[in-house]
Amino acid sequence: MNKESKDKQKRIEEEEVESQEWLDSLDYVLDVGGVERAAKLIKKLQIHAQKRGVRLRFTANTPYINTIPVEKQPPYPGDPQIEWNIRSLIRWNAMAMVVRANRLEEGIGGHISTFASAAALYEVAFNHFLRGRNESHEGDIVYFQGHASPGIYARAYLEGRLTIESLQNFRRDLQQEGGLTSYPHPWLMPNFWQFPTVSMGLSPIMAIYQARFNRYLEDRGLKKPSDAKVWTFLGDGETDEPETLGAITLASRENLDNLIFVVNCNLQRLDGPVRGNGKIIQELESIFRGAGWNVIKVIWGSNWDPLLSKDKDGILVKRMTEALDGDYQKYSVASGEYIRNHFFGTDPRLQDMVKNLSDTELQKLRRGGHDPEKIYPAYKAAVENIGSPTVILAKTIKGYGLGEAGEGRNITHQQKKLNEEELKLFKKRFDIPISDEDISRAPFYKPPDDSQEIKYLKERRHELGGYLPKREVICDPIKAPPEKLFEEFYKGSGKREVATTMAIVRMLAKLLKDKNIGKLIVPIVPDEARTFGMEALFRQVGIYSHVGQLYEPVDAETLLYYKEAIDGQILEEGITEAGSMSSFIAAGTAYATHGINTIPFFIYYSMFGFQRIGDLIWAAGDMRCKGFMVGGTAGRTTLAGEGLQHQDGHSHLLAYPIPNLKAYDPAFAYEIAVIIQEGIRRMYVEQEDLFYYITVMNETYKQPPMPQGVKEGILKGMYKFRDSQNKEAKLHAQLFGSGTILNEVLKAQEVLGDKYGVAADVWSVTSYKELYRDGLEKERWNMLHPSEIKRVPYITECVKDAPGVFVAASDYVMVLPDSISQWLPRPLVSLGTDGFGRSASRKALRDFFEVDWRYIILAVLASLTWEKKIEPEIVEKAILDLDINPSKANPMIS
Ligand SMILES: Cc1ncc(C[n+]2csc(CCOP(=O)(O)OP(=O)(O)O)c2C)c(N)n1
Ligand SMILES: [Mg+2]
Repeated sequence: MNKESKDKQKRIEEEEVESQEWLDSLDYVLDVGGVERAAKLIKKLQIHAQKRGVRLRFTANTPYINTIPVEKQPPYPGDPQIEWNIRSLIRWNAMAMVVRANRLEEGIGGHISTFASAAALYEVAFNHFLRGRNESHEGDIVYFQGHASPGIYARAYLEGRLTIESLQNFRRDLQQEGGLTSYPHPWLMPNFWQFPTVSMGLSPIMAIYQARFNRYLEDRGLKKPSDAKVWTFLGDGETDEPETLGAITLASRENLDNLIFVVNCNLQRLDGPVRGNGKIIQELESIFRGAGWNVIKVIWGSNWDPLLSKDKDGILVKRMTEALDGDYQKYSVASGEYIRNHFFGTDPRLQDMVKNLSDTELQKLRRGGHDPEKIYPAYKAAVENIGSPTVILAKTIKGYGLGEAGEGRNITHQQKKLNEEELKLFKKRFDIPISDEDISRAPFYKPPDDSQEIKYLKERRHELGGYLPKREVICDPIKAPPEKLFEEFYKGSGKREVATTMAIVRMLAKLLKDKNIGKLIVPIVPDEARTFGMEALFRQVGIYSHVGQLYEPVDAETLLYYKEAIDGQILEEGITEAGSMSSFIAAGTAYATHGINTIPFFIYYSMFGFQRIGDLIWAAGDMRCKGFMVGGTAGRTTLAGEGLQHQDGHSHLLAYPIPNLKAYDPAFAYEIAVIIQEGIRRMYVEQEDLFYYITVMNETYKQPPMPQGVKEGILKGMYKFRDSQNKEAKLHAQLFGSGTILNEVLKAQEVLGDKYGVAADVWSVTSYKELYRDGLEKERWNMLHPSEIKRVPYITECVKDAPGVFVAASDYVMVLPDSISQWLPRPLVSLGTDGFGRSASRKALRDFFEVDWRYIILAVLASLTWEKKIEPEIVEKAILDLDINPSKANPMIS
């Protein structure tokens, strides 16, 4: 050995001694000062090292083992055997529900493997954690993973809450006696499900904002402080949805220790592995830890503990961390021999570690998410954690217990049928007391009421405050705000030019002051309050912040300073329409969740509503959510300079499909007042399950006083606003206008009367959707009752005797007026804003989209020629006079 290598060898030996000395010192600190002192010391060391130039690579990961070490596990409080029996029965019935449904109706679908992997995760929660709502406790809020619904039904069956008949009708909602919905749908099962969760990604974001909203209610004194939790069960594949992870920093920023995510990491999604070449648990750990969450990993079952305790030099942990999810999926279906050779075979020391275990024992090494002994400590730690939200990352096997029929297989998500042999194996594995003769029918099984299983299960739920899930509306109607609150808007704005946005903000300010319902109003804005002129509200009611305002605001000197307060009323969500909508949903369903009639007003850029967060709006409908969505700076030609990605000319079309949503495009302040007054009455006094969409615009004009007797028409969708002044005219027209385009229509009316001898009546159409739905309803009734007196659509009734041609103009796509044309006595010409927006002045835009007064005149004259009332030459001349370019590009395709 030369000198150089001798020195090197010496240094290696010194380093070993040095390392050991450091570890011994740390052990001493741990023994004397405990873990907290040790943590402080390490932190200090890190800072010192950094100052001296040591650069540590950032990693938010911990080793691939359980977060809670075995010696820190509390004893299991339940009876493991009875709970295993109960869990097995639920597994069986959940599986049978899907198998039977698919025998009855080929292709009806349903999922076996999701619940199969999550059964223990749910059952430990049901037996020991989830609290029901009753007089003494408000209960926990639980978002169940949609695809696990058969398991939730199967439990409710054992609890005696669902009948065997309803189980038979899984996925057959239209059976006479009702069915069990495929997934959680409060609309279809309003006494059972609270939250629709199956459009993946929505439940995590809704849960985060729900947890925050619970705090908001407490901080504002609307609800008693409580230790209730919001639990969300979701899939690992589901975490790929941007909504799932998109709001997690809100939860940590707001210290939402009332929030618990349980991610069932079965390593698979629908098509295959979630991260075959990586590790989803480690990936999620670093994301959630980085975001400030309390992360608890439940990876290995109890029978790994002896192996881990033997792992003094960390080779097993190293191997666990190194193996990929793709490998683990393979181990879940492989033989013990394969596991021995492949997993433990990489190092002779590992092989040695398992030499006394048989292949069968190796195969039975369990994952943490199937082991109540491991799940319980995690849940307990989550519930007791203070100051941050918790995520539990539980490793499981998809299709657990299905064996050859799907366990761990890539096809398992789609498995809906089990053959006789597979059913027998399932039955054997979970010891279900069904005879071999009966097995092929896949019968449901429920032990007698006095069996220890049923008694135990009921007793546990009783202890925890009652059954879950359950949706129960216990809420008194509100006292409607007085008529006089709205009177100012009925009078008009006189000479003052006011935009409808300003009008609605003023209405909101007045509602906030109302002594009965003021405190129930929840204004929600995604960083857009100034756009809508709402900044006065900052000061009036404050912006909600759980910690109040810890800094002196830069504008503290001003009257309308940015005031944050613990009891602030405005939810200023920042730039997140999805988050704001989730708050809207929490507030709009508080009547059911908490028995509190909060009335949300979500005010946002209309363009970023329906098309961006349409799925959340659909979920809101399913949830019977209430409140007002207010689409601001709406209208493709009214919002002038913002251009293509801002100008909304179609949200009203996207509002059509939502069955319980009323959508209005009002022109005047008094129309808005009527709509809001009626909305509050219907939703919160009559307690109808509706919600409202109102678009408002930023063009200022004089708001006229409300004509007599138009309230009903405003709500039904249209009313005559102004008769033609030209009583002598031989030519006639009926003009429909909406939003600010009504002003263009009014101008066209004048010019038509003065210059073209056309007497035109002007109708304000506040809602094509209302007119459309009314027309459909009447038509349907007529179809089904051929011998009875025909019912007449409201729109037909309005215009049946109205003379002349029909022209409609709005700031929205033409299909809106077209949707009601079938109920008019003569053809309708629709003008609208189909096509991509542009940055330009309102005047230029209305020319470009052909919706200004000139095009309305053109449409009237053209229609009159088609009706053979005037010669085409008159139209030719008008085109010249009105300075219309016939060869201009078609906005629809430019
Ligand atoms: C938004 C959305 N996209 C797609 C689907 C269809 N889908 C249903 S389940 C599923 C896979 C779920 O995987 P994971 O979240 O891991 O749940 P697991 O069943 O494995 O527990 C997919 C793609 C859906 N329900 N929602
Ligand atoms: Mg999965």
